[in-house]
Amino acid sequence: MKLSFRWYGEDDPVTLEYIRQIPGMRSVVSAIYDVKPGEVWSEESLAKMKKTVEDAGLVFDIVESVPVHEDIKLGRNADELIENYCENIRRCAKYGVKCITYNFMPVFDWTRTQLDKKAPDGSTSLVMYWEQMKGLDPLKDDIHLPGWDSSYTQEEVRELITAYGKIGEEGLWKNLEAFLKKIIPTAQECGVRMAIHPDDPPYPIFGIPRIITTEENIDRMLAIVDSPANSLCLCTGSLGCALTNDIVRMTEKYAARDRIAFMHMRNVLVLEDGSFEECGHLSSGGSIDMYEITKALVKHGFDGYVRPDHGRMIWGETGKPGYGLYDRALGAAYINGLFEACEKALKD
Ligand code: DNO
Repeated sequence: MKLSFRWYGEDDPVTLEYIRQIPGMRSVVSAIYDVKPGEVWSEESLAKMKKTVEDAGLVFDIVESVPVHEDIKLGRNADELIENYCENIRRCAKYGVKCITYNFMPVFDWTRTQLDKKAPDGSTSLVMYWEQMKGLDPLKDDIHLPGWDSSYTQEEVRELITAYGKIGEEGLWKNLEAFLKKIIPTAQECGVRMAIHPDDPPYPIFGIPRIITTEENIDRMLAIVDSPANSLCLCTGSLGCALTNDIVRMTEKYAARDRIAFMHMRNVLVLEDGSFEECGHLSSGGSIDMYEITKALVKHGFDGYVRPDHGRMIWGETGKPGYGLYDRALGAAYINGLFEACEKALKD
């Protein structure tokens, strides 16, 4: 496996120098952040990113994310936007990128109700409590859930939600299919693996369709273009918010078929009413068995990218929720330990 760490560019309070000091760290996961979804990334920006990362002694070969414009997901005049997306794949490949992560979630990326829930040990983390979601209706109320893209006006959000309501799940599938059939051949030609991130959490929120949610739906998605270039970013924490998802089995199945390009490894504690709290990476802290997941990866010779996903805020650190240095670095150390133990056990 190739250990990696997400970095939000020059404005990230976590420096590349610190990232490099994490044992076993190899790749930096980043993106060009000053370009709107749907537009093409400049070669200068990519060249600069590559040089900055390499000068810090790390590798820039994985991108998260090239965002998918809403009009692609809605199938509205999408041709030029998809062509731009393909051009971004080509440009990334030219600068050494081997894997690109993206998602197909309508309107919003991840959904949480609070970003700084204090645990008994004093650490804080991201949570989603149904209690706090109750009664919210984005078509009626002005909703600003933490972490949501604030570049949309409430009017725009309403228009988008209504449009997604009209196309429904099958409409979204149709648009995903058209998108994949165009981008995957391009990715294949350039030697890039596209890694779709599951919906987080993996069920509809506010009645907006979400489709990358279950094993059955992931099977359907992977079958649209049956190629390792059409792969998964298997996010244990996102899929794991639904206890009906058997993450160990899914890891085993998709690793065996070489359809996992990227692993996001983190743990969540799912509560009785289906709410969830992000917790430390350790298996014993949450609902996910990180050891069994690693074992399944190692068993199938997984050589893709892995990154410790969201960490808690600990030791007084402040910064981007989920993306501080300390707890993610602890996560990386834990992941290193799991892999070493599983690899050695396999050789015995
Ligand atoms: C959350 C991340 C997601 C992910 C995108 C991929 O912290 O895991 O935002 O980067 O969904 O497109």
